[in-house]
Amino acid sequence: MSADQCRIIDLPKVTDPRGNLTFIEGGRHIPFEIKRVYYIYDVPGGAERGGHAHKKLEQFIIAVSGSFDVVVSDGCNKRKFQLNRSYYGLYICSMIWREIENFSSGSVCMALSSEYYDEADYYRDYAEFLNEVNKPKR
Ligand code: T46
Repeated sequence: MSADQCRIIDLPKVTDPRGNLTFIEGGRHIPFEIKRVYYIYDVPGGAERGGHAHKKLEQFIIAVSGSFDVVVSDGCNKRKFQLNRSYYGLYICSMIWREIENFSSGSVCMALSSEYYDEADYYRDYAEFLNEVNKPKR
C-alpha cells in the first residue's frame, strides 16, 4: 500500500436555501461498505489523535465541522491533507500510518470504517509498522 492511494473524495452536495445536505453510500461514494462510524469532538487545543496504522481496515475521514490536518505515511512517503469542509473527505487505505493534528476549536472528525473495532488490527508502534512495510515481499 502507498500513501499515493490516499485521496480526497468529493461527496454529493444538495444545496438548499434551508441548508445544504451531503450523503454517503458505502460502496458507491467511498470504496468500501461501512461497518462502523465514530467521531472525535471536544478536542483540546494542541491535542493530536491517531499515531497508528491498520492491517486491514480502510477509512474515510471527514471534517463535519471545523478543520484539522491528517498526515499519512506508508513508511517512505508522507502526505498532508487539510480537511475543512463537510462535503469531501480523505480515503485512507490499509497499512498507512496516520496522525491527526491542528484541530480547530469546535471541530468534529467523523470516520467511516470498513471494519468493526478490533484492537488486533492496529499497529500502534511505529517501529513495528516500519518493520512490517519494509519486509521483503515474497
Ligand atoms: C483512526 C483515528 C482517526 C473503541 O472502543 N471503539 C472504536 O471504534 C474506536 C475508534 C476506539 N475505541 C477505543 C479504543 C481506545 O481505548 O477508544 C479509545 C481511543 O481510541 P484511539 O486511541 O484509537 O483513538 P484515536 O483518535 O487515536 O484513533 C482513532 C481510531 O482508532 C483510528 O482508527 O484512524 O481515530
